[in-house]
Amino acid sequence: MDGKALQGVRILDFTHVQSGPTCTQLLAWFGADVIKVERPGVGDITRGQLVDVKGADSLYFTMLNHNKRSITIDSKHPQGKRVLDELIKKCDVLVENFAPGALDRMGLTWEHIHKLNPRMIVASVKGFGPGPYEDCKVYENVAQCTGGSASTTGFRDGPPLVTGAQIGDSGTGLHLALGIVTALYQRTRTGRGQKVLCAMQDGVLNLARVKLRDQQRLKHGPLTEYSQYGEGIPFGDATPRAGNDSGGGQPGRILKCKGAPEDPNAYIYFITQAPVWGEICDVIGEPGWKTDPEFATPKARLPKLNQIFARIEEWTMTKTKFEAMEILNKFDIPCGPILSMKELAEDQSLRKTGTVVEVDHPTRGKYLSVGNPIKLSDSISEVKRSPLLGEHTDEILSDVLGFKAAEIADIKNSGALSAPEKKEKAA
Ligand code: CAO
Repeated sequence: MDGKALQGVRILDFTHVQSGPTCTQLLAWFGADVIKVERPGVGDITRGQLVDVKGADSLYFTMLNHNKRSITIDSKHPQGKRVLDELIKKCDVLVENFAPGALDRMGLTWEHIHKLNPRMIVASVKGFGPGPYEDCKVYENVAQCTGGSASTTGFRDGPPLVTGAQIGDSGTGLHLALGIVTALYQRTRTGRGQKVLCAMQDGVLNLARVKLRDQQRLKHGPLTEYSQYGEGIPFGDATPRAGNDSGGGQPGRILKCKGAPEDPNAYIYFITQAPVWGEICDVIGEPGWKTDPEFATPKARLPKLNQIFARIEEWTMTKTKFEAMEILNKFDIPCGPILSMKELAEDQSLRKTGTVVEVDHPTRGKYLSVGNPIKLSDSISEVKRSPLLGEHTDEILSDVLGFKAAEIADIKNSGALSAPEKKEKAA
């Protein structure tokens, strides 16, 4: 192993909540030195949100901020600004996901940053790109709704739905991480930094790309792989919600297994992939469907998907989801059990690969986290606990910025690194 892929890259991490922290956590896992700047006294707001262990940083925070160092700086204090300017000179990338305009209001305009460090890459997550909504604050579900995911998720006869996967926040963080390493690569040729912008709406739309495909297909006729086609329900002028129908040309559904519906996760996703249609017919006990012209071809099957999946479900209901998975996999029939978070947390193979890791934390003790899902064969990736608020303030001031003890004391005394003292209430 040749060390860590991003060793030597230093990130000035101004992110908070989820979208930005996901991005910088990925970079930290790959070995970047991520210095998280937090507001004195408070820190990233998620430290105190959804608290499960009193007095400890929340899982919301710890699971999004591994491998980082924390420094507290009041970015609006003159001495705080001075420290930030010094950090800008020493870092390669500044990452932020403040509300639109907040970075400028701190005085950290692109011009200011670029003057201090022309090599600096300034990477931002915003809710929207330039346009009518560019000034809006945005959270996960807003992005899911405005990026085309919600209108295409759920059942046709129900309201739009948001998904549990955080495609607006974590999805955009992933996009931003790619933008950053791409800009770092370009910098090796040009020597110049640049701005990287990922709008959450754009990130979600990118992930919902197949639904924009379907929008255009609608002009040329019904979407034949959607259940509503087989049900004879006409299509409107926008991509409809398709329940659990498979998004591709290989029809699929979620089917009950033994134990459903009492067990809310006793289900399997079953895909009637055309090349294994014969095997599917044999497994479910309908060998006649292999040659019956009503069922033998994918085209003939499309209007009958409800009937076909009802018959397959008769079979899956006689098996647990794991039994069904084992049988179907012998025939290369694509399928997957619906795994609960409990099952994933207990899954030993995910523990072995480091996708689920146990982390020790000084104030909360041991907890589970999702490790780095991206595996590099020649780069070490380890998961280290998240920092306590301001845990590395002193070492960053001395080791990274080279400040002497007296200088550090001056900055501290100025109040730039600590929360303003609460005034005593008048008696
Ligand atoms: N010292 C001093 N002030 C600080 C500071 C520091 N270290 N860190 C932050 N602040 C200040 C900011 O300067 C800002 O002040 P102004 O409003 O005076 O400019 C203030 O804290 C609040 O920042 P904010 O507006 O970004 O935070 P918010 O909680 O009101 O909004 C959010 C949160 C997420 C809606 C908003 O940041 C946003 O829209 N971000 C972009 C989109 C995004 O990433 N959304 C996903 C969030 S994850 O679900």
